[in-house]
Amino acid sequence: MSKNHRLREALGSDRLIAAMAAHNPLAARLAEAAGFDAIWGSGFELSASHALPDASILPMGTHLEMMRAIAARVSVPLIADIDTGFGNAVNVSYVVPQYEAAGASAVVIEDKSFPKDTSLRAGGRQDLVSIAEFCGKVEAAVAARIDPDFRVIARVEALIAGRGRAEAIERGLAYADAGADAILIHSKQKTPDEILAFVAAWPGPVPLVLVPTAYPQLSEADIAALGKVRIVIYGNHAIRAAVGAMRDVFARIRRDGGIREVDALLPCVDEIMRLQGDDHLRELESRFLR
Ligand code: SPV
Ligand code: MG
Repeated sequence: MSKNHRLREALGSDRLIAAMAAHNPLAARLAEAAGFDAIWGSGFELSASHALPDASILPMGTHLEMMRAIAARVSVPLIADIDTGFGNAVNVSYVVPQYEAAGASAVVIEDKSFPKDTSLRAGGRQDLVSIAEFCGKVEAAVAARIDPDFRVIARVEALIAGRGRAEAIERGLAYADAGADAILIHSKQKTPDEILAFVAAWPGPVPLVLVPTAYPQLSEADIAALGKVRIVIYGNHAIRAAVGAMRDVFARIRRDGGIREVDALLPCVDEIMRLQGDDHLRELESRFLR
């Protein structure tokens, strides 16, 4: 079964799958090895890995090529975060086939205006495009896909923008009507109340996707019990893990004046080589090098 088909089946099933953010293929492979069902091609993580804000600063090509590199190195589906679609509905028509050709199994496109500001930033600039304009973008994305199993997920930012539940529901329904295969509903409230109220009110023409970064109390069991959510995305835990680990190790080496103490604490070089696919290279060497 293709990755696209697997993701489509998961969205159409009654179970919850978990996607872990990745900003490079190594992180994606670690996520797959840990048992995640899918990879989230996070714009936030990739921007952060370039030490840049997640505010439409990175060029599309940088994100697209990272998605291609990730998809080539994992066997689970990749859900690509294409922000606002890098322009208007016409741009979306050109963007979506490129992400599909790069190996993504889905795109998530959000209803903010371009250039976007990152959703979880306190006091961020959260301007939304009109419902009509965004429906045009969703329709363009759906019309542009080549494989019918490729998923188009519309992301509602009405709660992030402080517009309230009624508008969030109105937007979600309009986007589902425009052909979105699922609705990602995002919230930055520190408790799950806002999201729980949205999920309870959601009439359910298509399934939901949650990103519980701001309300980590909500477990997968809690989300599965809601019945309407099919994907939980862990939006930035790879980059946060990397930052924490690097910062600690770098500080320790400065403190210790060398690497002797830290060496035993780190994954050994052989393990990194295994993650690089060294076994495959050796096999090729023994078969083909004369
Ligand atoms: C991302 O990971 O890039 C996201 C999720 O879009 S968030 O950063 O929470 O907006
Ligand atoms: Mg993003």
